[in-house]
Amino acid sequence: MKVFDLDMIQRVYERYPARIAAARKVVGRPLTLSEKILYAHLWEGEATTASERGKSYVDFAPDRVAMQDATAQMALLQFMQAGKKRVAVPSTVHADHLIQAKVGASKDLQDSLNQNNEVFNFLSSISNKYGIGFWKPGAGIIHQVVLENYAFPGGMMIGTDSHTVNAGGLGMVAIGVGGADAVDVMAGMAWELKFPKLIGVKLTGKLSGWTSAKDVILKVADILTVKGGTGAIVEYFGDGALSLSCTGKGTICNMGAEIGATTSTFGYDESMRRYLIATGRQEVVTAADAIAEHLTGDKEVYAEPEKYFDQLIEINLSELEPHINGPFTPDRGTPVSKMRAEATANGWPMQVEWGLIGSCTNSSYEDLARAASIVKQAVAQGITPKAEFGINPGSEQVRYTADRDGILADFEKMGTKVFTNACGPCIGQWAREGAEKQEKNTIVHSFNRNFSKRADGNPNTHAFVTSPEMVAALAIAGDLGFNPLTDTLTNDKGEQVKLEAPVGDELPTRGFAVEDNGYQAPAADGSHVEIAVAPDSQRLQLLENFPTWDGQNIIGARLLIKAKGKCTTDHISMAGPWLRYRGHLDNISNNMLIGAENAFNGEANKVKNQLTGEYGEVPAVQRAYKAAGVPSIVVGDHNYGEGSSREHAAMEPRHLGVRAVLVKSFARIHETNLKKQGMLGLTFANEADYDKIQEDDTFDFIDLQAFAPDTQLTLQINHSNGQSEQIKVNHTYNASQIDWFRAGSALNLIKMMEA
Ligand code: MIC
Ligand code: SF4
Repeated sequence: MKVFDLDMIQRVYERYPARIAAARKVVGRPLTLSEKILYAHLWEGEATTASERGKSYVDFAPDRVAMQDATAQMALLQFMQAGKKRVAVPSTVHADHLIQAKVGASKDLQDSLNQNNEVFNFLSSISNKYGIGFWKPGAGIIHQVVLENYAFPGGMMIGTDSHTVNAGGLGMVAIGVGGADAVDVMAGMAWELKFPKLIGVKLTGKLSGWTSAKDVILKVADILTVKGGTGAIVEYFGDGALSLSCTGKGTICNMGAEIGATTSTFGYDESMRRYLIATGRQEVVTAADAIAEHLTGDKEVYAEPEKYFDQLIEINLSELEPHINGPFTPDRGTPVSKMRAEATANGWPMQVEWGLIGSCTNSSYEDLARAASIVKQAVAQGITPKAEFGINPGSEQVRYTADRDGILADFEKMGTKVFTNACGPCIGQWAREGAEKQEKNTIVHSFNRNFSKRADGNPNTHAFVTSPEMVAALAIAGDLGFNPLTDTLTNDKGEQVKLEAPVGDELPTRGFAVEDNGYQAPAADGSHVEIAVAPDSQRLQLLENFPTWDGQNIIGARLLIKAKGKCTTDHISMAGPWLRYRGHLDNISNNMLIGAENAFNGEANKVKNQLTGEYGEVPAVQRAYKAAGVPSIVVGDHNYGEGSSREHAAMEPRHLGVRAVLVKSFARIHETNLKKQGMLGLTFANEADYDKIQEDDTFDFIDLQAFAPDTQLTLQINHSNGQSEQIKVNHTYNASQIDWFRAGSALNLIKMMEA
């Protein structure tokens, strides 16, 4: 097969030396890899000034764009309005999120095609029209397919999914964004990002035994927490980094999304060469080798990292223990040896009911091979697995090859369900039998996120994140406290047997193979392709412009909800059953904030309608405000909007008439999404002011008319007892972002410019 977009990759490499030279001049010291990639992708071309990390807004020119089905609908509905004939950079759409896991791949895939036909047709034809490559349902999970086909060392891409960062495993700077950002790049405009801070992670030693690449990021997540990476690129280096496989590096970068990092990356090395060659991209290796020195950090940087990174972490892989993170949050890390005690102390159900292997994080050939080696031992030794087992291979290429090599047969001998090459249970597309009973239970999986209700909709499912091989061991043992390094299992003869450490080929020794990879190339000239959206469709809805700002201060806004604690994008715009409305803004708005906890009554989806005094569901109450022409605001806690890139979490409140979201802190992508959609995303200047917000308050933004960069806004809170107080709120809008607010959205502004 031909390498995709090789000419583009070669052009990027051709300009690298001059751009790095220019960057060296302005920065005036040795460069990290992250800086090299960023400076090599400036919109202006060669650097003329040094950017200030964590401060400067910089315009970049990413090399490509990736979108998945659940976010592409909204991204492309917006792109349709931008008035362009064709995308300006190579772009792809991947159908992976909308496919349910129920009985097994062939039936599930067919059911999904039947159910989502309208959406898949829309995505396929709109891709065809605008020159976008389309990966059909069953082709695989976006990030595995991107790693196998498109990622290249030193490249920069954006994608409408938070785990776009997975491509850091092949040495890219790959960043998750909302659809409106993707529209900018596809429309041939600059893409703006605050120049990130840099966190260095020095890896020493070497993995062995039960420890895997997953444990590196589980450990990093434990250290940095879900917001510790915010605004930063995590750059991994050191001898330990060189010893990791390319897909293992992908796993580590993938879960960088879980610490809020802008992205993560590794320098170009042998593991990447091996992977590129195994996936048919010798030409990329040849091109990269010619500029290899620019595709990793400078020696001086890695020799004295404390001088060059804003924060430094060191992990010795030889000492690292396998980890199990959870429940309910990916940063609660427990080494396997401590799990029994931790689970007992916290009352987590010890019996493991399901083991799931898959997701974009851990669905490579190596992942399946290593997990299969555990399963094989159990079968050979006569151990009956205690929990049920399911796997989602990452791509058709991985599935086909694993099938050929007998890996899938090993799983099937143990009764494993092989689901479609898709996200499946990872995004709540899991028809788990009995989940509706909401029983307290434990599952273990190799995914990246384990927020409440995420996999099966049951708030009492305790989901734990670990490596595929540990998932296999824990599912076989059916025991969360099982430590395969020390414990034994009883086989069918009543003997005690110990599982040997996992083994598995990094890459298939006989090479990858595939019959039909599921790719559909776009028409050379798509101008004749018609995009039909039925006016009565429940799944797709053409977008209307959001109203422009009337230039007035916002007075008398009501409190829609004061959310308490964790409020991820899953709480703001739930996935699972709601994925079906991702292309229909009005319908999906009925899930707005239904998962958020109301700080005043501790309940979800129950807020006071200030106009009637009655309690109602969040979307219904907001629709009542909208109908009455009453503005409203949402108040939230720390790291508001953590998790997904889904811009629905910003578009729904915008569509339903919420004017501002005021929180203690934001997750990066969500904050940008709010800005792009013409909302006010604000933070408390003094976090303790969160406590001042009462249920019956009204709010006046008294100096919004003077909205300007680097200037606080004043919010007057009017309490129901007649007293008022003023607080200061911060924002991070620069001048052009304020223009988005004025225009009603960034897209409105593009349209105005086109007209
Ligand atoms: C996720 O893992 O939460 C998703 C589903 O892939 C999202 C994107 C989405 O909501 O469609 C993400 O991570 O960005
Ligand atoms: Fe799909 Fe899960 Fe990866 Fe999101 S995290 S892209 S839902 S596999």
